[in-house]
Parts: sequence; structure tokens; C-alpha cells
Amino acid sequence: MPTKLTELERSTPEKHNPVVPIDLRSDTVTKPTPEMRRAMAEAEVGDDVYGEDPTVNRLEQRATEIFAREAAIFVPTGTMGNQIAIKNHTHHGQEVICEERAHIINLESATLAAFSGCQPRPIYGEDGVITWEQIKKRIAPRVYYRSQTGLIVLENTLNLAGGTIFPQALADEICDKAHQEGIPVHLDGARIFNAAAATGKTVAELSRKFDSVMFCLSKGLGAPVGSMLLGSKDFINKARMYRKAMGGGLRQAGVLAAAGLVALEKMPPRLKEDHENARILAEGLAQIRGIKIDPKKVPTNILVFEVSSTGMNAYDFNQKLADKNVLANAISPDHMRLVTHKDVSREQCLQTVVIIRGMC
Ligand code: TLP
Repeated sequence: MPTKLTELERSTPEKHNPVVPIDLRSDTVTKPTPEMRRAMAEAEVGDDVYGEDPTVNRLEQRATEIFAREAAIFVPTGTMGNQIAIKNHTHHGQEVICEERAHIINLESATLAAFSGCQPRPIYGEDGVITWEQIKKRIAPRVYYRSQTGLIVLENTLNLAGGTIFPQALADEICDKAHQEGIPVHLDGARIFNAAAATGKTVAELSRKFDSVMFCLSKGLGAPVGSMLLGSKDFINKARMYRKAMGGGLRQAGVLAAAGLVALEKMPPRLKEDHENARILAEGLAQIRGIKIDPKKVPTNILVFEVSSTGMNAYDFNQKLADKNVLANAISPDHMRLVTHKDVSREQCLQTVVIIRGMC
């Protein structure tokens, strides 16, 4: 099996026309592993609305241990986890400070406004990274007619900025200073395990100072469904009420939690492979005329690159790629996103470079 671009280019022509689609749209497209499917089939279950599902309870317990937190709750999606956290921390009429490209304000159907009655106060940060200096200028003065800052949300890794890792010292400083101002900080850690794999820090260290953290089992970790929200006991008791209010009170959810447990225990060590594949893809793409990407800025499994100098906009680029059986996402008129995961191989990443080179 070719593992380098040069070897692949010398190999058979069908490598340039994959029969099975190469799906780089997201790490959400991963299929459960055989071990997950077995665990799901054999899961002990009960009614989780009554708190009686032993497998869900075990998953919540394991998450609290791994993140060194008081309590955790299983939620069907990352969106629900984030939005319950926002509702829990804020009041109607308040503001939520976050980076301009944050998932909570771009890809969660304005639930921050619809459910929590808040407005976003976005800040642009180079590579998605915002500092306390920037945040502090956006904290509303305590004047009765100014919408008060109810919450700060950071994202790690930052999806739309290209899988950026939030520098730990900055995150810690933001949490400390925000707490001095009486403002809570939530972490959208959908891909916190990718940040841990890339930095060598534990997820507990990365999220220690935050008031709450959400992470996804259904992305790089490969579970079919589910995310976890963690925080204090009181916070999670309230979260249980809001989860029910959002229609997220599941019954025999142990069949899902069983896959989540396998994801949590077995999958983190393989994330480095996805990061290496992303870097190899980035290095290949950086050589192609018209494509703008800096491989040094691809620390995890997400690549965001500019295509406008290829003469195509991102939507046409994406369609051309799909015609060649490579699936990706156009995230703006100029930018494409590719995401590596356990169901794309190194060889398929190299094939993708060859295909894109042929298109440009
Ligand atoms: N991200 C999905 C899409 O919504 C774009 C993806 O393909 O990357 N926080 C972050 C940082 C996320 O990337 C996502 C999902 C979520 C929250 C929401 O998770 P789900 O999809 O489970 O609601």
C-alpha cells in the first residue's frame, strides 16, 4: 500500500478515481467500530429519565473521573450540551462573548437567542484565539441600560479556524480574570480529546479552570451518538431539567452510552493518526497552485484552506471534488474544510491531494 505521494502517483490510474467516496466532510461521519456495536447489543438498560439506566450512569461516572469534575450528563448532541450550558449560566437579555467563528453562534441555529434570550458579542482572534485584553474591552459596563455580559465561551479545538488549539496559558488567564469579574466561562470542547492528543496534556488539565465543559463522543472518538456536559453537581442538576425541556430526556439510552464508553476508553490514543494524516494532506495541498494553506497551522484533524486563486469559488471547488468522489465542505465563498478521521486512510488522503492537483 503506498504511503507516500510519489509512490501513489506511480501506482494504478484508478487511484485517481476512487470508487468508494473519500469522505472528508467531517469526523462526525465515522461509523461505530465492531466493539461499539457489540457493546450496544449487550448493553444493560433502564429508563434514564428516572436515572435508572446503568450504562448511562456508568458513562457519566467515567466522564467525571476522566475530567476530574463533580458531575456529568449525557446529551444527544454537542449543540444541546452547549446550549444547555448557555441557558444554565445566563439570563435573558445578557450577552455571550466568544470568537467570531465559534460554533455556538454560527452553527447552532441561533439557539443562544431563541432558548436563552441572549445576544452574541463576537470578537475576531488570529487563528481563532482571543485574549483577555480583547475580552475585557467587550465586557459591558455595569450600567442598567447596557446588556450585561453573562458568559464567555471558548472553543478547543476551534473548528472553523482550522482545528486550532487554544493556548492553555491564555485559557487559564481568561478563566481567572473572568471569575474575578464574576463571569463564568464555558468550554465548547467538542474536540478536546484532539487538543489533548496534540499537546500531551490531559483533558482534565485543559478544562480545569472552566465552569463547565462539553465534549463530543460522536466526532473523532467514533461513537454514533452523544456528547457529555460536565460541571458542578448543582450545575448538572439544573442541566437535567433543561435537557428534558429541550426534548433530550432519553429512555433506554444505555444502547448509545455503551458505544460512548468504548469511544471514551479506547479511541483517544488513535487521534494522533488523524492529525498526521491532516498534516500530510496540508503539505500536499500547500504545493498546489492557487491553494493557500500553511501546514504549520494544521495542529489537529481539521484543514481550512483558501481556493479563490484557483479561479473557482469554494462551492464550485466542492462540487468538482464531489464529482470525483471526494466529499468535503465549502465553509465560505473562499474557504474549504477537510476533516480527517478514523474512516479515512493515509492512502485516501494522498489520493485526495492527487485529485485536487488534477483539478487546479
Ligand atoms: N460540528 C459539526 C458541524 O456542526 C459543523 C462539524 O462537522 O464539525 N461544537 C463544535 C466545535 C462542533 O464542531 C460541533 C459540530 C458542535 C459543537 C455540535 O455538535 P453536534 O453536531 O453533535 O450538535
